[in-house]
Amino acid sequence: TSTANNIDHHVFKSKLPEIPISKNLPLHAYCFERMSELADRPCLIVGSTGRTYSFAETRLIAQKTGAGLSGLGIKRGDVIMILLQNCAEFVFAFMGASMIGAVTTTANPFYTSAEVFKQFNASKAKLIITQSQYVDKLREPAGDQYPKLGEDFSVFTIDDPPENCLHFSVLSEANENDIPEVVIDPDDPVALPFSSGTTGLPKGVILTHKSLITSVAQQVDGENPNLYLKTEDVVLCVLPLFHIYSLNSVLLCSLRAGAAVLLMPKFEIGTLLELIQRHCVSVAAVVPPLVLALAKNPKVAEFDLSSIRVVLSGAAPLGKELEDALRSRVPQAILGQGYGMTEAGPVLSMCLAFARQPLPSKSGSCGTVVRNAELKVVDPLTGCSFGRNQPGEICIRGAQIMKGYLNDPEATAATIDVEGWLHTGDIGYVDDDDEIFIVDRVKELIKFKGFQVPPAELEALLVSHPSIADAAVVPQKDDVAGEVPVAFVVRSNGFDLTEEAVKEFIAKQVVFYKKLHKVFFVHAIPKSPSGKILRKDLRAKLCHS
Ligand code: 4UU
Repeated sequence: TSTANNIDHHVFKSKLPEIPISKNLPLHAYCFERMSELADRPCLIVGSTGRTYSFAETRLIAQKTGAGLSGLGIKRGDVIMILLQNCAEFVFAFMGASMIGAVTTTANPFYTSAEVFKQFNASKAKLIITQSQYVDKLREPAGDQYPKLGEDFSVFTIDDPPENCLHFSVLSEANENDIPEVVIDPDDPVALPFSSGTTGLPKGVILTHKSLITSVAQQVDGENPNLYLKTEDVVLCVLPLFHIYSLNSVLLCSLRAGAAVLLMPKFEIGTLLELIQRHCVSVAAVVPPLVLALAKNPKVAEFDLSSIRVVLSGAAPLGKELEDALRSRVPQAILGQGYGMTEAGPVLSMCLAFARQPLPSKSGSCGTVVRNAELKVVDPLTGCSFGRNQPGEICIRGAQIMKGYLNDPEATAATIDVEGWLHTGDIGYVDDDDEIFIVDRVKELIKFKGFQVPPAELEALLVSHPSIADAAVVPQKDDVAGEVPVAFVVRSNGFDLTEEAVKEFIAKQVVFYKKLHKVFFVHAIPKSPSGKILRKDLRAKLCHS
């Protein structure tokens, strides 16, 4: 009956053969499956102190943390929130939660109070694991709708706990033997990152044990892994673990492959270079702004970066000039891209030059679709799929994609169609060598240095201002950040409202990368007959101004 749909099916697959992927292990068991071989190998290296945790220690502390969480009443299906910069405790908490069938929602510690609590409430998290410096914003945020620290939820800090908080050791020093026997279904959620997807506000993305295992296996498993990580590798973990790119492609992939993870809480070029040199980092996962720093910062010349053999860039487009500039700094390294989207589990494609038996790859390409998955390029207007070299919306299908959005069947149905295809909102094409090139984005999403800026969130804040009648937020190209959010605003009473006032009104409510860079006052926001903001028209105005 579905022949009409299938006639034009040009489905693209990996050049690598399919591999068997576990359909029944829980994520932690899969990641630590090679424990007997790896027990004494370095697993986590804390950049700031040099403290190293072996694989055996890492799993043990995770088990203790799981027992500790369980002792507090956290059960299978319950959600905990991790609000941390990269640190070993992040890993212990995430894996410990997995071990008791609990789910981790990860949030940016730089979020404002309102941003944290929106995610906290939506995910119905039971507790928060954080650092003392972030606790103030968890106390009595404006409004009665918010839960109360110490009464409605508990807070654990990895450093000295402030009033009404507990130390993380209360969890991580529990008796591992107290960890309950839980039956975990492969379709149980384990991670709940938030993403705005193709439209609207941030939503909880349900990633299950099976989806994350599938994604990791697609990258690092098989005789010829697409992303070949060796046990001797030291993998740089400077990208934030609260974002799925680092959580999956850095942490989970390294655990599975037996490589060491070098944890850095934040990006600072001097510290980064020193740590790369000191720990002989061999694999660096980066985003384009970091490539820019590595390519252009004069300090780079003072350090020995010869240990780097792979640089993986993702989360935003990487320009060819930038790639070439980096190549001159690390001539020995293979440079390539991965293409991911939180909802896709996240990896859709990965550079085949990273494989154990590498294949050539072209500059500017985002790699080839991962194995055990199907990719197609569809005409956004008709839904028909295109052949090679014709740009259209990239769609992906496979066991790695999200189960759906949390409590949002409508948004889920708008993103994953009845045939199981996830629609990315990215425009790209597949060339004659199966390489994927992304050329545009049709979704609303703005990406500032790879961070998500959902326009709908800023628009909702803008129209809550008494002097704003209507507003639209769109991306503007930026040399450093890739894109920055700018607003078109319709004033509701006179002309008193200034650009500075609007910027400030937003700035105090959002994390730094969502701040507005410009405000244009207009008489009306262009909309389609159905009321949708005509974002293309607004973007076009920016090009001509
Ligand atoms: C052009 O950015 C991510 C995930 C990125 C990732 C993950 C694992 C990269 C490599 C890897 O190994 O997720 P989100 O949900 O924050 O943003 C998704 C969007 C995509 O839909 C696309 O528009 O970010 C953009 N994007 C890229 N754009 C992601 N990767 C790329 C890329 N080139 N390489």
